[in-house]
Amino acid sequence: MLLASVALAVTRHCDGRPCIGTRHADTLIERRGNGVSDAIFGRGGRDALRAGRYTRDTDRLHGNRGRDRVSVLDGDMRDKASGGPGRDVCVIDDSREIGRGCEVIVVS
Ligand SMILES: [Ca+2]
Ligand SMILES: [Ca+2]
Ligand SMILES: [Ca+2]
Repeated sequence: MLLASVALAVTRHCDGRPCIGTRHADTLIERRGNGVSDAIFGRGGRDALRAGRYTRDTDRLHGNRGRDRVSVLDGDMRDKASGGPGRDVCVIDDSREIGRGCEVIVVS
């Protein structure tokens, strides 16, 4: 089937923990609701991991391989953003949320 070979960029709301992407470029968004702690893994590809909408949770985000953008900017300081291999951008509330492999750190 022709479509099977096309690398599609997928935006997906996580529906479980852990929430795991594909080897392609994924946009993975945390589950709905405050106080819901997520664990999100981008795997390969240029991923965007977002846990910025809901607060009062402990979200752990891992970009894994590829150049990723990992955001735990949600108003609390309980999360952890890890880029892994590749040049990754981590967007955080506070320096204590910096995990491994964040080449560019944005603190807001
Ligand atoms: Ca969450
Ligand atoms: Ca990475
Ligand atoms: Ca946070």
